[in-house]
Amino acid sequence: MEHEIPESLALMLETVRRFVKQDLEPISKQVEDEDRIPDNIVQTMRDLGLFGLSIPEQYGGLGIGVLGECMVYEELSRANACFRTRIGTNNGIGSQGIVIDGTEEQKGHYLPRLASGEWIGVFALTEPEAGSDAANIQTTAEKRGDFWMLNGRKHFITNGDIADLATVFAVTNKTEKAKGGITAFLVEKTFPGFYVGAIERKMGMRGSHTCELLFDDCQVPAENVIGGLSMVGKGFKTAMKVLDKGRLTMGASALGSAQRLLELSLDYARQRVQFGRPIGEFQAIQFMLADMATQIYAGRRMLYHAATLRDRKGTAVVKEASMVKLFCTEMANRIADMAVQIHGGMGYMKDFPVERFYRDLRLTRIYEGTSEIQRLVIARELLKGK
Ligand code: COS
Repeated sequence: MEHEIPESLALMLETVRRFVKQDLEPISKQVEDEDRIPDNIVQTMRDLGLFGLSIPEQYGGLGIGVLGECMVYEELSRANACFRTRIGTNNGIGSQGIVIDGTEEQKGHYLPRLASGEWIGVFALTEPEAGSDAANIQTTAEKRGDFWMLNGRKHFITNGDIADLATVFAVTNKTEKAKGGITAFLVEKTFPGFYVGAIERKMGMRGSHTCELLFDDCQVPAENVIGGLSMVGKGFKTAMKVLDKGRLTMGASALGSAQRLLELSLDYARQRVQFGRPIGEFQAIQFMLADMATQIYAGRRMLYHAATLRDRKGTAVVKEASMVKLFCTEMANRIADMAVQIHGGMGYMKDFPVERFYRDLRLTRIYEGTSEIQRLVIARELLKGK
């Protein structure tokens, strides 16, 4: 299957490439050191429409499709992974619950705010006792008149510290759990009982924060159940559908960083002289470069194929999405390791971006579903005959 790039997307990619080269690459180290993205950069992201890439045009987004979104993420992830993460929740896990299962009123009310970047949307599923075992969440929601009362604690919530709207998953029937007892709620930061906890200290991904979100008798209006009354108890499936799409875009982000690491390694192999010759003339280095390029080629074909399939079908591509996330993130981590090796001592130094990519990429094998969960999903689909 060939992927076709419409002219509008080609133009968008050209603009993003220029933005990455001129504005993002030069400040990538500054962002790492200061652990924050400058406001003017966030404003340019808004102006370019990047917060609404995946949100349908009728709700103020660009609606460029999953393939287009993946291509944009590849470009942004060449500079510093946190740039993609900043817009990633609005386009992905922080908005897709509404896009996929929301009511018309919810779409009309929330999506334009998320698409413009005026509001930041986040996804609150993970809890201290429920990571891979997402069905084991303990946060509860009890119906009290016209409100649901939420109580519980979420952690590792990307963009949680700047969230305006959270898609929160809570147990509404303790015996049913994933089979009809989990409900998805749209919780605004101004709702009474919504608290932002401490920012977590991480190995990498500086410039992108994760934190706890706490719900203490948090009052959520009844109409804020994603999909309305008929969707009470069906939130686990909403979460799974949102994650399916996220797994493709995660693959794209890892791929973009891997591509940059290959380019940095090629530059270094050409100019670094040892034993009287550029190290690129040594077979040991050439083999690593060849392996890097080959794996990137395989990952990119796989990603574009699965993303095109999803755009054409308009529905989830469960097995393929997990395959893309598994392959591209594992591959990018191998490439980061080879890039450090090619750069030798310089690859271990903070003055060089390779070290940062190495740390940042480590997370891609964990978040939005670990590599082990991807294998589990793939195997289950295979055994179902899909
Ligand atoms: N799309 C739609 N529905 C899905 C689905 C999908 N991709 N995956 C599962 N479901 C449905 C199942 O069909 C089942 O519905 P029925 O009761 O009608 O049969 C229901 O959801 C429960 O599914 P299942 O029995 O498979 O649930 P498990 O508890 O076994 O969990 C995994 C499944 C492990 C796949 C799930 O917990 C998971 O994805 N975990 C990782 C979570 C994650 O990625 N966290 C990252 C942090 S959030 S950014």
